[in-house]
Amino acid sequence: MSGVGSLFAETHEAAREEIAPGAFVLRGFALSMGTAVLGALREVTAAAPFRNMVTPGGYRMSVAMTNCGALGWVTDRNGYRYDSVDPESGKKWPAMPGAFRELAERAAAEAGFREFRPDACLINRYEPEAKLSLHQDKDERDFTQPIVSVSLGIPAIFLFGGFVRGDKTQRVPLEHGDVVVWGGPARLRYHGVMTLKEDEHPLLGRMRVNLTFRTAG
Ligand code: MD3
Ligand code: FE
Repeated sequence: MSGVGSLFAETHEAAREEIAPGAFVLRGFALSMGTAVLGALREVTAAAPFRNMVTPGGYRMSVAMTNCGALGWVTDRNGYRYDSVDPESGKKWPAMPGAFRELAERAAAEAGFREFRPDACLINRYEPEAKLSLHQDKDERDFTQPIVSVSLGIPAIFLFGGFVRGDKTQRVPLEHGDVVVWGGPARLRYHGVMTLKEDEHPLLGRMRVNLTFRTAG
């Protein structure tokens, strides 16, 4: 291959790292859309503010959450579910912004999922000391559809496990702008986020925000 062509191919290749079968890390993929995504995030969270939900076991989650799109993930004393209505306001969740949908669909395509049409976007907000315990995402109907996650703000260490809770985990550092596509054989693996360290991001301050796009219904 000629000089410029091979340089491009290498750059492109380096940007997509398969950390396990079906799990693709796209470093910095969200940066090109950064301001559109952050603007849309502000609009969504003004309409549906972050809140700390309660688990079925009665624990208040350290991660604050909200949603946009046709369906939103909620937890309370009755269990986990997807619901079209925000229980705090009694209104539908805000629509999924075009910039969100485009980012998620482009990232999925980059990982080989060309038909990804997310109907739910769960938005997680972590402040230093917040964490997310190991869990599986299995409240969605169709596990052939991937999940796309977008990391914004201060860095975190993501824990990527196996198919049973006790399996060994690998640590994946995720920074502002990184996008991960979890599909195929990675879709039902256990995962979580380690306790966030104190830090500050120039655009988001002392927080990490993660967008997870799903086809839930
Ligand atoms: C691996 N969120 O909201 S995103 C979640 O950073 C969640 O806020 C984390 O886990 C966060 O459920 C991690 C990455 C992620 C999402 C779904 C997965 C990784 C996954 C599904 C299967 C395997
Ligand atoms: Fe999850």
